[in-house]
Amino acid sequence: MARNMTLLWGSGSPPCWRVMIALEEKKLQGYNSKLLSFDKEEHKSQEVFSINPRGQVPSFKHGDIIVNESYATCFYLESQFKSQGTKLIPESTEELNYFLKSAVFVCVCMNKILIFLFCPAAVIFYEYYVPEGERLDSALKRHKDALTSELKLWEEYLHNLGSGSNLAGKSFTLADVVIFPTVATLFRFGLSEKRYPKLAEYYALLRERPSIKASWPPHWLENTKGQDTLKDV
Ligand SMILES: N[C@@H](CCC(=O)N[C@@H](CS)C(=O)NCC(=O)O)C(=O)O
Repeated sequence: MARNMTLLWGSGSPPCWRVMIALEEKKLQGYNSKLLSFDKEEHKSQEVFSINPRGQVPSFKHGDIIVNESYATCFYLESQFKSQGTKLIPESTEELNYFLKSAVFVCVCMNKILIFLFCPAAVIFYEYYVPEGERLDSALKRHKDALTSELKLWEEYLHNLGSGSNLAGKSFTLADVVIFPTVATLFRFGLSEKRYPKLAEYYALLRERPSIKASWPPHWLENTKGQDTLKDV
């Protein structure tokens, strides 16, 4: 069934990783998987443009159906393969309520984090995107402060959930699929486990999950040492 599915992806890309976790959870191993190199600009190849006119990954195709945006791809997989693998959207009213609450939290978080963390000129890629002569310590500090405020909210959210919990309660759901790659990226870039103990606990719990282990970014496996960009956030 997965043989008519194609995923073009890049190592370490949170949007790609969440789609890969969803594919694992839905027992769709065996799809056509093509790892592209950002360094070689392979995401700007004709192969990608023919699926995704933005020239971005993930680029995903199932038969004739193209679903590129990673949240949409995850929802698509869950809705097409509802009864296969892990049920990523709970059915009972109580669990569904928790899920919806956490899903909204995740969407708000992801919007904030994209701005504070990944946008050109934001924290992780500041030096990459902002030319040397245009860098300002005050701008970087402002981005870092905003990121700290946001992460404190995450810490509080996880604290209120209690130890050993997934984001929407006891079940692993789409909310975890979506947010985990970003949490892992934060720690890869040096976020302090001491300063964010709840986030670190959540990270440690989920990183052992088979779907997550199976889709761990290959270049992170090759080079286990990350960077310290976020050490003082
Ligand atoms: N909203 C998209 C974002 C995809 C995205 O930004 N992909 C990045 C890799 S993490 C990319 O391909 N960047 C290259 C570019 O934009 O040229 C999604 O969630 O699928």
